[in-house]
Amino acid sequence: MSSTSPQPIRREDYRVPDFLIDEVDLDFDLRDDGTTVRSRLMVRRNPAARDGSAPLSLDGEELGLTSVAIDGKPLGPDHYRLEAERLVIPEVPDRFELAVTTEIQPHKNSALSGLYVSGGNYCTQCEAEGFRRITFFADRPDVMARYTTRIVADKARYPVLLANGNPDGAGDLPGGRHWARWVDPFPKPSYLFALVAGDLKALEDRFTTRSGREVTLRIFARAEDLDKCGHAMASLKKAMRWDEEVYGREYDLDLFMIVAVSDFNFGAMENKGLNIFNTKYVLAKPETATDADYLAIEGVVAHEYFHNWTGNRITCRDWFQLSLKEGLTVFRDQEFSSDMNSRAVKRIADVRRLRAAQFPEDAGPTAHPVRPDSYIAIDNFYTPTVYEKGAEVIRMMHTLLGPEGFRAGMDLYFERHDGQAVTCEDFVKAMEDASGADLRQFRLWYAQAGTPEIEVKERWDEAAKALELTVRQTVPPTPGQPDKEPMAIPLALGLIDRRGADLRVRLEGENAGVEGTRVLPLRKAEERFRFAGLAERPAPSLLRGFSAPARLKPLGRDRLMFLFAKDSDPFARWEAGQQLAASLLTEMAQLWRGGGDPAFDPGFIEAIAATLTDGKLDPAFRAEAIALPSEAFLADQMEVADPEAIFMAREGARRAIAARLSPLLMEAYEANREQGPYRVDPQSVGRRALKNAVLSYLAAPGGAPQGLELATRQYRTGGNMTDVLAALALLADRPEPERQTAFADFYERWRDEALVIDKWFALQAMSRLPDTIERVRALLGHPAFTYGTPNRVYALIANFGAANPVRFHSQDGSGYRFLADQVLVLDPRNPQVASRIVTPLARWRRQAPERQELMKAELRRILATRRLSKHTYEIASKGLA
Ligand code: B3K
Ligand code: ZN
Repeated sequence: MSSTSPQPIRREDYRVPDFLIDEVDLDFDLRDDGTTVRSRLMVRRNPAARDGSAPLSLDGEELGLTSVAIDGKPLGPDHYRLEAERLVIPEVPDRFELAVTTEIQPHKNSALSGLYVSGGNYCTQCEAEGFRRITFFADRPDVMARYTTRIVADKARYPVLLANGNPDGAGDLPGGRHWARWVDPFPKPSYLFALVAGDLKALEDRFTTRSGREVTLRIFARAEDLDKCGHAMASLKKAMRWDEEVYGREYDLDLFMIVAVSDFNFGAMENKGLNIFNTKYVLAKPETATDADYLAIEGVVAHEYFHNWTGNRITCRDWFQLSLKEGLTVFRDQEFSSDMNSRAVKRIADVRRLRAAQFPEDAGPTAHPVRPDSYIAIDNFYTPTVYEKGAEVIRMMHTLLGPEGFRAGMDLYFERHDGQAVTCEDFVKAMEDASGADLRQFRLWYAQAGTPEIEVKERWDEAAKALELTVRQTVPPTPGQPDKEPMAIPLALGLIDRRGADLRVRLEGENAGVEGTRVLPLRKAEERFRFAGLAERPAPSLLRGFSAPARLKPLGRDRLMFLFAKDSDPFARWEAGQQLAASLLTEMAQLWRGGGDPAFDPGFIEAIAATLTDGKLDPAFRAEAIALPSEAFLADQMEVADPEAIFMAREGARRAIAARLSPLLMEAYEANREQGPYRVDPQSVGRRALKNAVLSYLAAPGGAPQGLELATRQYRTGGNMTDVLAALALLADRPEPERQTAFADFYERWRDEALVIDKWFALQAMSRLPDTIERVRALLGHPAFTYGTPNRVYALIANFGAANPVRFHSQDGSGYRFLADQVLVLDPRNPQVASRIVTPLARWRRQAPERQELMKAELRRILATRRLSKHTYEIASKGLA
């Protein structure tokens, strides 16, 4: 592959653009046989460019070039060069108008990047590098321009014509066609360009900003989906209000639009004034969407809206800075959702997600820093590290600076950089300058990959009544980074007495100390803290609220049991339960692998019973606290992870809990049954979560005798998708005929609701039954399966690879082979989707040697394929390195 392998782009090679583009005027003629794009760009040499005589070089992919003109004069072919992915014009004036006409084929665009057709409607996706598939352009985020867009299309078939900004005229044309013009007054990078043309209906509302500006809000969807847009609209209005109240940020155009499309690679896109969303994150009604869907919609709508300030008005200088907008905006949406719902439960969910997806990434061959140093395909870097770990980095600054210091930093960031394309360094500098904090060492969080490990040793000095903690940190080596330096880590801790009450945390030599949780700043590889003024030996409660994305070396089981029962900090209490369960389950897995039939610790089952029945805890929290850690989390805790042993241990524990606690579980099930109409407020969501958590024990295979009957009844009588799907998920793992009946019924009932049918595919892909792979293979031939809709591919194929460890890691390698086959089918069609699917094959590091070999063999097979996309090449080749 050597000479033809795709080459990496390096952060250190960044150079300012040779040319700037101030104005972009686009004209789209949308026809069935293709689209003509006429672009007029106002271009000038960048005074800051290194080379004052550099040729104009524009990006372009899969474009049919019809004409090029400078200042109105057509250029002959000897005045420009058309290279593989660029248009080069050697001689240009210092300031000029460039007019370029191109032909593109949106109907044939299966990569869903650039302008494409979904469900008969035109839409765009330009981040990160899709705009170059529409017209020739300096397709990099540090070239910010003002855009005007005119669209022409058939009026009957495409009555709605949308682009960024504010509307600026529309009218009819001969031949049943019409036009609309849009003007976006804010300079933006090309990745935020958007266009939509289609037969859509809108849900409309209004929002008055706090300074009194009237904003029209419109959510566009197919007519039959309009009844499912209300929750997204309510979420949008809450997000707009919240950004004003918490950050003082107002919306800036007269119109804010969201368009829901069903074929979309990602979740949603924050295009200026015209967000384009995967239907999955817009459409909801109680019969079709689960509580989790409702919460996800609220979070994603808010996320994209928040990008207007953190991403759009202030954008990234280059794609290495992606976390500048993504980490920050994830942090903002997490905080928004915490304020709208239960803070503790939201934090638990976010940490679960971080540990399920980001920790394994950080420990594997595709580990990279929050600000990567190189990439082959930038689309591969929309990762849990850039997003979720990036959000943790922002959260740590919030913790270190305090809410006022952080807000001052944000204000300064907006003041300094509005309208600019900047770096992560600029963000940290604003935080530093506004708060006076020294974040020099803290910057390592952007540069060093790998999850820090923290070990805490305790010593109780009975004579002095003092507790001494020795804290050691190490950062493991990652690809390209063998040696690491110690990080600046905020370690939040509390000291609790035997009744669970928080003691004053006073360091020796201090007068007052701190009541409750205290943040200790770790800086060195080893540090010692001595706490004085203690009447009795307290139990430290460490890393409260998950104050840093680190692995804390597990404490002893007695201590964990105590914290699980008593810790006043809800997150730490939940965490103690998870760590304890993980320690018990991984030990059971090891015994199982050695041929034993280990039992689950009855003491822990009692602790679960106590939590379940503790009326002082809210139901949502109880649901989280009684849930066993996922197989992925357990695998991540083990040196060598045997997916089958983990599965057997976890199933054994579920059966043991059902056997010992079934009366209590039944009681909780009955007590939390739905009363009255379905509502999505935190209390109702919490009660359903607890009821379904309890049912998952009762109806586990080999669980309570009445389990199957309960799940079947809930499936049949459930009044909302949350309950119906929870029951169906349990039936998916049961070998009895009830399973088949329910799945057949579900399909018939929901065959016209694509998002619901995705759930149907997903549950079958995640079934732990031994013959799942055969069923998944058969489902590829189901009339409702299509490779063209990413949601469907993710539901059936990605879930099998990423969310069904025991079946994916089948001893005979059939799971690996299946996934590789699917990658090769998808790669020519949609490289972004293919490279997402390949990732589980690169996670071989914690598997036993035989499995490693099988996984690597599939990666090699993929790499040996001709014309592999750079996307898939990058993940597969890193997976083998
Ligand atoms: N910014 C988009 C991501 C687009 C992904 C392109 N491969 C969604 C978001 O994070 O808001
Ligand atoms: Zn984002």
